[in-house]
Amino acid sequence: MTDAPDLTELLADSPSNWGKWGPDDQVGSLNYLTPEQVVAGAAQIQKGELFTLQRLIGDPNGDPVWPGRSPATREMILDESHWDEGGDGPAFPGGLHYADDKLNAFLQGSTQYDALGHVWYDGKIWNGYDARTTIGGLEKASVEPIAQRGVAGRANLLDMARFRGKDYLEPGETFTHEDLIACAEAQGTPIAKRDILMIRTNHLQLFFEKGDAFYEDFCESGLVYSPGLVEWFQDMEIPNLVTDTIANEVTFDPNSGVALVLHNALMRNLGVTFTEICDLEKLAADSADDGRYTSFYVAAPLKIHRATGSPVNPVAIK
Ligand code: UVW
Repeated sequence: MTDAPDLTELLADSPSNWGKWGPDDQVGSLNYLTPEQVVAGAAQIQKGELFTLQRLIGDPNGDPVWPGRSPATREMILDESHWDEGGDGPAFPGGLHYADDKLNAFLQGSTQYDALGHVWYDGKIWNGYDARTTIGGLEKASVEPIAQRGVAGRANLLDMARFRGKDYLEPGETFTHEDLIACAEAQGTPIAKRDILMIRTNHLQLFFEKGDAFYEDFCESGLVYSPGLVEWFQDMEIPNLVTDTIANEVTFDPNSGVALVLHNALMRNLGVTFTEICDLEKLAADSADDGRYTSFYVAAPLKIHRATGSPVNPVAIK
């Protein structure tokens, strides 16, 4: 136990969007992405270049995951060896052979969308649904409604590593919404209302350099909670926070010691969707090159009934 305050106490006066989109809402701030926002997003396309933002599942260099989760494993079920002498390959008329495999994966164990019901405190998830609706699978605010809806809009890439003149941000290194605003202004494209925020830290370079030692005293770099930051997300009607770290925020708040405060202040309370473990490297290099940090962002997680999250391969088009 620590003497960190309860989230109930810490976020007692924090804004909430519960009920704003009706008692049955399950997609939260994605409601800000109206057809007008989709059209505004599509207007960012100038050269027709696509950037896929998913990290490779089964990367020979390792798959970064939240402590306690394991990377996905892919199992070969059928391949040409099954038709070797004495093998069990099925005999189809005409001599068909084929390959099959299956994936054993944490749904939060790769580039992913979090369902809005993925985190909670005080017995309530997004929109005030009872946390007991999570038992055995999310009855409310699972990833399925996000998958059914899809996500598209204007994304603004905030390259915090480059802005700070670094290759990557260090463990525990934090930044605020004021830093995001300053970064966007330095890049020449101020953050607009309803922008999808994509934040590059390149922090996971440390995972690839250090291997298992990355998890010693685990504390990722990222956004840090303040009441002002939550108000700003609320005023700016930010629909989706997309980052290249495992959990989208500094793991332990350096001020309070509380873990994953923004998952609760932004996702549980405001309904902001989180997309995690993205690979923003090629997009960031291209943006530094042509000076254009906005793109048309399109993503849809997999339609998985009652799931807490789902792998996704978002696409940014410039
Ligand atoms: C947790 O919430 C624990 O993890 P994440 O949102 O990074 O999947």
